[in-house]
Amino acid sequence: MLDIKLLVDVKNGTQAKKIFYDDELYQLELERIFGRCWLFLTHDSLIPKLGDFVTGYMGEDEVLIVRQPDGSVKAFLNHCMHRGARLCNAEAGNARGFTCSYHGWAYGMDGALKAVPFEQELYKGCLEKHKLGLREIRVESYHGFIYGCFDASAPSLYDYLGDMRWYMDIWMEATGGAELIGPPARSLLNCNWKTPSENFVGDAYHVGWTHAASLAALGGELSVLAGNKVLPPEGAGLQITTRHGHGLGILFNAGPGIIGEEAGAACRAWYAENRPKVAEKLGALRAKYYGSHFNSTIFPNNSYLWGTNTFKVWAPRGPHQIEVFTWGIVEKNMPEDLKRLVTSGMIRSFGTAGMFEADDSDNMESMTHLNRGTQIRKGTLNSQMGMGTEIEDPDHPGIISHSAVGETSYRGFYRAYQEFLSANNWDELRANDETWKDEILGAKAGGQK
Ligand code: UNU
Ligand code: FES
Ligand code: FE
Repeated sequence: MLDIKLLVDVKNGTQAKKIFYDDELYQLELERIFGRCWLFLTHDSLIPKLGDFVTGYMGEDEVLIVRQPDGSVKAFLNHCMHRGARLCNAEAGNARGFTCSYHGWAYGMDGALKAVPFEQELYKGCLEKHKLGLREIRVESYHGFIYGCFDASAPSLYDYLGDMRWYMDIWMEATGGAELIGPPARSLLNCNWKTPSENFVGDAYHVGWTHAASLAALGGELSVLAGNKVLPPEGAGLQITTRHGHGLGILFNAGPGIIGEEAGAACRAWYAENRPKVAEKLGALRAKYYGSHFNSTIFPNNSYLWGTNTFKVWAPRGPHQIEVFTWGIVEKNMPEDLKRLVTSGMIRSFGTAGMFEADDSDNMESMTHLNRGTQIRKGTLNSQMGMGTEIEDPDHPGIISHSAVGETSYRGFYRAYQEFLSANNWDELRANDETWKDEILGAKAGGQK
């Protein structure tokens, strides 16, 4: 039997290595994390018109997301209620309804079962069509970013994001909204879904080392870090963790560091031009952060880099593989030329064949597959960097550490991970709303088992 408490040692900043490998644990993650959390689906800008749809994943469940006649968005499990074949096989499109390719049952865009071939002749009135609509999933959005949740008792998306919104608003609200550039690129990586989630939630440590060659090649502010020749100085950034395991790192003045010199320069000019407006709207502190480099994960598997303008879902495909969905992010008001420059810079760095993406994936795959070894699998992972530097700060929601490089948000991520796996329902999770911070603030490294 799995003992969840032994998997994550919050007080000591360590995790069991088998969290990247274990099959039984993976099934529990699907139920207790992917079955309960808000999971990213798509953005308003990708399904603007009535009947526009995209398909995607929530955990391993395939879902269908459709713009309704009243402008709202509905999401359904993408399977036919007859014999369970996939209902919509397209990744995106525009449709008035969906007809199963197996026997031809036909559903409206609202999910209702509308027509069944030869219904009168073959079922003779016994089919309760009104009970055979598609299974609908809870959908909510924040600044046009659409998320789904399987758990009716989960908090609203707004509350689930919580303090994290203060940081997300810096780019989602700054100049009139952000939008995603799609369709998403899709690629397979042979790694556990948590290896990229933890990397994006808080790893500024690997940047100068893992990405040394790519940084040197692409230039920009972050290239000074190449080869670990310098450490971002004290006060050069922030580490943040918030309720439910979300987190981010900010590198001030690093800005659009790795999208190439031309795109970087154009972005810096855009940020400088718009900073006064951001100050008016969001205050001086957030105006300072506007244009910094953000690395972030929205728990459990939705990550983004702002400044490198990539937005990701690490969709699990078993414990040892993921499908990566990659969108570009831009501000809606950017001129078309700038949007194009930013997106092509993102594709060169963090696209499917991007230089940084390739650098990272070697690490993520080895972190996962080395655990084939039964001895390696028994070991622990270390995330003790910066323990004891965490504070609550009236100016910054959540828990922060005034260090550019640290593992504060790793520890927040895995504290939440353990909490989701241990809790039986959202009521038990809500009971920790007032106490979760103490576990992070009180932690002190005491050696590694
Ligand atoms: O590779 C990353 N996740 C990253 C890149 C993080 C911070 C700055 C640049
Ligand atoms: Fe971090 Fe080896 S130095 S995994
Ligand atoms: Fe990286």
